[in-house]
Amino acid sequence: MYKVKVGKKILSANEEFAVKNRKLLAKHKKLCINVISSPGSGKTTILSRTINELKGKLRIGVIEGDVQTDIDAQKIRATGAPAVQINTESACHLSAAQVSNALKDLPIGDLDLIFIENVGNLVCPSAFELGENAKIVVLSTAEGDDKPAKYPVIFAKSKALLINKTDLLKAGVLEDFNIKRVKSDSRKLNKDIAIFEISAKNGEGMSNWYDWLVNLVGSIKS
Ligand SMILES: Nc1nc2c(ncn2[C@@H]2O[C@H](COP(=O)(O)OP(=O)(O)OP(=O)(O)O)[C@@H](O)[C@H]2O)c(=O)[nH]1
Ligand SMILES: [Mg+2]
Ligand SMILES: [Zn+2]
Repeated sequence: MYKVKVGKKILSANEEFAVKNRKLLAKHKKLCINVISSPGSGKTTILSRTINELKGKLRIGVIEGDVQTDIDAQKIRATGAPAVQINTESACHLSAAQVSNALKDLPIGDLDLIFIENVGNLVCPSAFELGENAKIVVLSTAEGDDKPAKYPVIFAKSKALLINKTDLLKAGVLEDFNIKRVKSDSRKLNKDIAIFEISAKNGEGMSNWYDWLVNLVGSIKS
């Protein structure tokens, strides 16, 4: 006869690694942010610009998740920041076990902040905890203003929303993108979400995002 144990929460393999990552980051008092968006919204461009413009203020390392290639890790390394590339082969999200391995290859002690650039996908990365302190979601204007309504989970779970490629709105090539709708749909899902309107291409609107990041790093250290 089998005895069934009750009362003990059984963690999935992913959750176990997420707990391990969270403990490691807490021990070192490092902020870790999981960056999620669809392909091409501008994650790597945002991270590269952020690293360059916060030089001397924040020491940043990056874990890059992609199905194939180390193109994004190379772009991050070109800024002088350390980057570890994970290739998921066919998987469309990063797992906490992969992040656990990648953390071993980053000089954590020398960093203030670790970004994880997840695989470009608005759906399943939101279901896999990696041990991060916060998720952020990037939506670029060219993707359309209905994305918070159509992919609500990641907007509900994120601490911040970066609306990127606002230069395209100013160029007048996306008349039907209603930024007010994006903001109100996101706030309906998540009343506390911080929203930044940015262009990673020309740097417009990025200073509020930098202040927010510097504050968040400070809150982890204190
Ligand atoms: N016009 C404009 N183009 C941008 C902006 N940010 C990024 N791009 C361009 O958008 C394209 C994709 O940018 P990436 O930074 O590679 O996007 P990503 O989200 O990292 O893409 P994946 O890693 O493939 O998911 C590149 O050609 C960038 O130059 C922006 O603010 N405005
Ligand atoms: Mg990228
Ligand atoms: Zn997936």
